[in-house]
Amino acid sequence: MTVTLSRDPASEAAAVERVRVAIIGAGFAGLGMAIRLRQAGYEDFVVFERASEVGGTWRDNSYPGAAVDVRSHLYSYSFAPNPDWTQVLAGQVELWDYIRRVSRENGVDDHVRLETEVLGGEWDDDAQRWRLRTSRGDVEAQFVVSAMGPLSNPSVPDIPGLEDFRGHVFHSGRWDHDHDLTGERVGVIGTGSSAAQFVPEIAERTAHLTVFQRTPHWTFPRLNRRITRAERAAYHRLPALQRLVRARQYWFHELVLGSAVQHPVVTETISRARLRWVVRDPELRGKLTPSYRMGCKRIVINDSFLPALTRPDVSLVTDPIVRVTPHGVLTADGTEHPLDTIVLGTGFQVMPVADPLRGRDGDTLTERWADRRAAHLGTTVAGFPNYFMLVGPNTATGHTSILLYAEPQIEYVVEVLRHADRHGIGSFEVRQQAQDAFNDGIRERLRTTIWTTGGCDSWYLNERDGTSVLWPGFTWSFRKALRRFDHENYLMHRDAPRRDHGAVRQPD
Ligand code: N01
Repeated sequence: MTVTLSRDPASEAAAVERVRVAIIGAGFAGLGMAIRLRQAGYEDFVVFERASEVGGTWRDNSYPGAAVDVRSHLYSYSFAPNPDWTQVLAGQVELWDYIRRVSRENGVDDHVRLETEVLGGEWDDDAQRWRLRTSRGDVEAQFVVSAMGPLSNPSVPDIPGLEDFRGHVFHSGRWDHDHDLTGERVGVIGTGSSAAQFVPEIAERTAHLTVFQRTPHWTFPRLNRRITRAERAAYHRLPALQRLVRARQYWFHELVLGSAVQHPVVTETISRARLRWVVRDPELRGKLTPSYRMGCKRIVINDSFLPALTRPDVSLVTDPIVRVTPHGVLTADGTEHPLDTIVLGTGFQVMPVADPLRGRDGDTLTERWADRRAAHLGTTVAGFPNYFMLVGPNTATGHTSILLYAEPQIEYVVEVLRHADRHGIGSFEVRQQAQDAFNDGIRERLRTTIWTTGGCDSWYLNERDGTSVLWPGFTWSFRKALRRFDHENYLMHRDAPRRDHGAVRQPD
């Protein structure tokens, strides 16, 4: 099936494609949005993806050992259960295969524009449309859904001399599979969830591995296991059984891990005991002992990182990095660590926004958020009519599946479209007052979370304006906040100027 895009017969804009909904990003959230649009009967949409394949995080993070640390039956769309997961915590290849398969099976692939980047765009208040410029031409859309992911662009640290390093450098989020690390002296900068997964894998083949740690992370066991063939067969035969397993995993993450993150006394004790058990050398153990509360930063859920650091051919360096030299890394104690390759496990630029887009007043989101990053329900922004963010501010999680936050947002967008159809609405813009009230509430709740009180710096919090990436509560309170479209909080303009965008087919 191909997407039919109506053309404006009256002007030069004959080359301008017109769609009802433009989704930016073909990762888990963007494809989920596309699938639910189709299921709700909407066909007039496109998904712009700058890369050459769909998959988002699970396409880009292909480093050795990459895997999810949320149970797979929960870390999947509620509307597309996968009875075939082979592990409780699936690996990257399996996750990427799942996303591609679900996208294909739900007829979404034909709506995806690969290698098409949204370069710019403005809201046209007269036409009540977004005018988008993409790398493959102009598009006019009534609604824009930004699904770019909170952690999609690698963060390259501003370390002096990095550009003059004569060896090889790459980031964990863009692993260079053509570069063989066998027999090399490799330096890894960063010890977060990504580095903790690939360090044990590459330590098997490097001549020497030097891990540069700025802050020790709390670690916790993965509790992974293979899912047996018999279990998988049972899920095929009895889908209700799989729903039961998902429900159990939901409550485990929600009650056990969610509570543990905010009240970590027991988990800290377990983590310390494990550190004592695995790392016998008191000096190394001291370097690995955090001085802040567990849960303040993202907990590293991992079994093999600590044992890897005890290997004789792996060193943990905690002296601060002064600069990168042409042949290695110089640390504050005056030591130059000679290296052939540097792998940056330095995380991501948090929450990139669709910056090329300009709202009703001509400003970008960065400009609008100069003082404070704020969105209504983490989804809509005053001054940006008909614009939705999936996994926007305050909608990520440190204790469970991100899809439990993305799916209510997706349903919210579908509800807005239905409301538009029912009442002939051309545009919706959240009232500033409603957005402010929502964000004042969030700010109040954030004051007592462990992310604020735990004594650490992390990507969860924006130091400048005190806002957070995470939802300060359990998933059910987020779902409740979005369970219906709160149209009273929106300014609405009637009379969609072009009715031809409104065609809805019967739901599948
Ligand atoms: O990135 P991170 P990540 N000099 O930001 C260090 C998810 N995820 O790619 O802690 C020296 O966590 C930085 O040090 P510090 C998960 O949500 C999930 O590992 O800031 N060091 C830190 O050690 C995760 O949180 C899974 O002091 C520098 C590291 O680099 C998120 O993705 C797997 C530095 C960055 O850690 C990101 O994880 C992987 C500098 N200039 C990822 N700059 C699973 O589901 C940064 N660092 C298992």
